[in-house]
Amino acid sequence: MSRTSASSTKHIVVYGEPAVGKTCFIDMLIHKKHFALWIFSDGFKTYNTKIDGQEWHLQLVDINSALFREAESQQGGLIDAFNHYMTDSQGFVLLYSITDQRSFEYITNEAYVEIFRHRRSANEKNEPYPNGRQRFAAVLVGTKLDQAHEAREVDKDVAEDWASSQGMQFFELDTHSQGSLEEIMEVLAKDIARNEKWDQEEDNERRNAEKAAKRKTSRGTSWIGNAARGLLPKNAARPK
Ligand SMILES: Nc1nc2c(ncn2[C@@H]2O[C@H](COP(=O)(O)OP(=O)(O)O)[C@@H](O)[C@H]2O)c(=O)[nH]1
Ligand SMILES: [Mg+2]
Repeated sequence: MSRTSASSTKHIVVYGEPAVGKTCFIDMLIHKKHFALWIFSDGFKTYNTKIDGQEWHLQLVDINSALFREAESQQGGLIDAFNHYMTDSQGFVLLYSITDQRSFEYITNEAYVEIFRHRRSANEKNEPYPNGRQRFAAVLVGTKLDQAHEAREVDKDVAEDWASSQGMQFFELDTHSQGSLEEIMEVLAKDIARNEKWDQEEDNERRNAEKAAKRKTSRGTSWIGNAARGLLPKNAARPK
């Protein structure tokens, strides 16, 4: 998987309980019409877009929480693929249905924690991430907005408050229409770019701190070496 800022091919997991509209979400975004069939072995579906002059190839994969739980209890097979996407994907669409309170609770109580649990604690050079885990972009999306009038179970304000408490954007939509799907992808792409910028800045700070520490050490060694060889004037103060 691409993890560098040079590449604009990124991986996005659409994650949620069964029947919340994951398949419809991906198919409406990519094919502009909804189907209701998706098989994990289909692999990625790619959404290509251009944002502020940059090309993005967002590869979407659907993770069904029920399949995930089942795979975890069975070991091997699918679980390796699921773990891989949870660990290395750059973005997540956290999907629930506004007509199903349980699907919202799954996202807020379990799915989000599950993602954190999977994220790496150190980079490729085995250096720990300063805030404990590798960053990821995420948006909270409530589906089936067209059924809000007769069947809403999840309060919009409650969902919005939770999303903002986690620093993510929140949308409600109907996955049978295109609505804000493209805007959601744009939010994710920008969050991914921002995360990579922060990662890069932290990396630079780390390198600078290492260089400064090396300079300090080599100055110390050289003073000791010079003192030992009698090359320093008498009473020369040791540098701080
Ligand atoms: N009314 C309505 N039905 C939806 C919406 N999104 C999905 N569905 C329906 O919900 C069912 C499950 O959708 P699907 O995309 O297969 O869910 P998945 O299991 O999360 O992939 C299907 O019958 C869809 O047509 C929506 O926004 N509005
Ligand atoms: Mg599906």
